[in-house]
Amino acid sequence: MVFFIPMLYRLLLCPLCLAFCLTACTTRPEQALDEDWVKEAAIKANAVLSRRMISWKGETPNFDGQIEKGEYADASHFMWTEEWVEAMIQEIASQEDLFFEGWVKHDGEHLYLAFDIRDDIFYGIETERWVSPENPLTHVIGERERGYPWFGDMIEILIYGRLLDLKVPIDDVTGDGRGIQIIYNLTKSLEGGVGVPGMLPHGPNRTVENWENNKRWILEDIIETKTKRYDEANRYTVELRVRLNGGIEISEGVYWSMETEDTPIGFNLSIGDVDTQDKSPDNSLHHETWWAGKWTSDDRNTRKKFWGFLVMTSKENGAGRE
Ligand SMILES: [Ca+2]
Ligand SMILES: [Ca+2]
Repeated sequence: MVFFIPMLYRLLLCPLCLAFCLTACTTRPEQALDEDWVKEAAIKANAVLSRRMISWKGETPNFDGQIEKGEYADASHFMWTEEWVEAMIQEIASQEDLFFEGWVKHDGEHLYLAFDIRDDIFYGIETERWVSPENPLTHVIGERERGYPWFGDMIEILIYGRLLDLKVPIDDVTGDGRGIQIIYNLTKSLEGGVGVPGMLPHGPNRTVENWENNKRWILEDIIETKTKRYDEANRYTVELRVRLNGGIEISEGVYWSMETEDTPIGFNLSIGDVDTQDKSPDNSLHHETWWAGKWTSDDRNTRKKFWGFLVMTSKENGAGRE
């Protein structure tokens, strides 16, 4: 009888374990968005469930600014479509005017984003570095209350790692797990100054806390970028990575890792385009197109940010492999 009990346990438990494992192993990451409490949190946080991407576990890319064949074959792909929301008056007229595609994945240490951007005129490279007469200090770098870091050909990245934890709308970001909004610019950066591509703290008129957190992310390499320009082809490529540990905070002081279950986080992207001054009659950007929308003109007071979802998963993208 003593021998039969363990055997009986094994007979009973192993099929249960197998069934559990099969369920866990075959759960698709986007199913994390189907739960009722996630849907309720999305409404509370101004997040759009229909805008979603999966950050699969993939191979570590060669972080050099170039996008080589197959380098992102195991990533999720995105591209500009008419679903992106244009915040400027000028509509995108053609693929020559502005077009882009991109990829997202992680390797267990960093979240990687790669962009391939077609832009017919590189601001500050093929044009004068013209600025709005209202702000001649547009290109001041490293001062919180002056300078427009977003002015130029740029990418704006928003991450709200604690969306499901806090379940509140974000208006003014704090630059940490409660809400990151940070700028990549093709022709200026905090670390390289005017003329060197890279990251800049968002501004002006953001809080001291946000400024310091953005600066810390850049100086401590929590966020890093590499750029490759193809002037003849009117094209540039950018690889951007965010360190998971210290970057993707899902509850206070807790960062997403390979041991964490599938976790939807708030995510949004904007691609900005400045060309010659005649293409910006209002002296602002020529284009600013958003993946998950932007606060609307009738919400200028609260400026609640819109979010889509990026589902962080330790699973690999079987479908994307070559
Ligand atoms: Ca590369
Ligand atoms: Ca441009």
